Amino acid sequence: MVSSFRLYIGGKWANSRSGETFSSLNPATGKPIASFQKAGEDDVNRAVDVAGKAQKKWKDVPAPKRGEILLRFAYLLKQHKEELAQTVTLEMGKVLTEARGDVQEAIDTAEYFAGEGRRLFGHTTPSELRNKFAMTIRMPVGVFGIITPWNFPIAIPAWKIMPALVCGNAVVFKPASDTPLCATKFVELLIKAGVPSGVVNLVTGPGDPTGTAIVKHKGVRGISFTGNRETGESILKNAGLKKVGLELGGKNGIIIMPDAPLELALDGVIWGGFGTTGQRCTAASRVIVDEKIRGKFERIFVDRAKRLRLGPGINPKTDVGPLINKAAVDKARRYTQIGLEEGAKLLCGGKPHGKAGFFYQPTVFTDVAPDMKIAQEEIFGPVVSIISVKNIDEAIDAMNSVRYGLSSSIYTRDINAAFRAIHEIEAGITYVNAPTIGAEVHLPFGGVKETGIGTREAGIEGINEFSETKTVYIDYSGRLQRAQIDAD
Ligand code: UN1
Repeated sequence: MVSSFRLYIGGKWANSRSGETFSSLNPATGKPIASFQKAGEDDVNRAVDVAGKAQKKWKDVPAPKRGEILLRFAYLLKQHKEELAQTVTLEMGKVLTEARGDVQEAIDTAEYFAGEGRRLFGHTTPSELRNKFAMTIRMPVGVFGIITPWNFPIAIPAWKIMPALVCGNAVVFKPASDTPLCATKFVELLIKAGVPSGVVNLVTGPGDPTGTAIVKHKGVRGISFTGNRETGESILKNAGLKKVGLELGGKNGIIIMPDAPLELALDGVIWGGFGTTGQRCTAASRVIVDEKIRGKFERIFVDRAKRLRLGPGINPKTDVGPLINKAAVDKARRYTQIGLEEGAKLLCGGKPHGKAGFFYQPTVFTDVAPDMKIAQEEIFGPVVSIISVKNIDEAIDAMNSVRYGLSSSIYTRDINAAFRAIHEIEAGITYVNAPTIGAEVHLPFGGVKETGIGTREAGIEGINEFSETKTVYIDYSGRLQRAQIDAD
């Protein structure tokens, strides 16, 4: 018997109306770890209803006080860091050191946005008229639907829920169905931190019906979603006139110039390509390498990829943990087959691994053309494609040849090449001499092209996603002044 968890609506833990449940699995074993309520439309309606009522009071709590609750949450996350990290490894599969990083990212985020409670800056600017004052202030949006992925099951909910709360919104939080336990623990700590009843509501369940019910609900004013493209597109269709923020993944590349410090670049490619088993939106799934150093790079890279130790994330010797579920293994396998059919050359990996759990070998393809499917589509697994180029022009063209534009990187000591990359790569993030992963929470995170719409998350720009701007004019002239018409 696994333990069972409930929805959290209006300050109470509750079963779903239908009584239906689902399980989450340990990806290292494939065995169930706990059971959860499948929230239906009526549960979502209830959650939105109570969130709407609670938000009316919450928005009047002074922002610095809201920030204090976030700071208490950060403190609780610190206290429970190890236990939460173990839960992340158990349910999501990533290695324990990375799971600790996931929690740390949430701590940093909570601290950052707690401080925003004492800022939430608008701006002032002179009016074009005499005796008139002009400024902007921030308003909450209302009830926010927060729909999060499984790959950062603690950090990404924090990226969204922290700014949502400090701006005075209430939230209905639907975590990915693969990681509801992490979400439940996250909400338990929010409650302990003192978030009032109804301000944060947890509804577990699948995209359909649970997610769809949130997205379509008229009482929800904003949606913030991180996940795959197809779901993002369907959210856009269903959301109507809501404020929608979408972050939909990437096909991120690392350029390696002939003058690059090769050992450093290799460390970056291994970490960017196989860290979190390639399951980061920011993962480096393409390596764009100058042909002059390709042979040497390839030899060492493949040798290092082969030596990565695959195993359960809980084992401290493991370098690469499992994929999230069976569908992810099937996807990696399907793309390996596609790569072979497209004429790319498999240098290592290409197979599932072990008898139990969802493991896939670190896989490297070379002779990959920039327009092949394996170089264009997001695989979200440990599959790296090497593209060989003649010069920086070809490298940047290859980098920009995909529909996505999240993260990117260049390894070089040539300042001119670095600045060309900064200016010409179409992506929300460019690293110089560092891999594509590892964004810091006080800087904006997000992408261009089909990676996202509407937003940057984290950092000060994260506040824009969860607030509305109100423009305020105060006329103290005592007479009617008409803008654009009154000239003196
Ligand atoms: C993601 O994969 O969706 O920059 C987020 C990074 C992490 C966040 C990744 N800090 O790799």
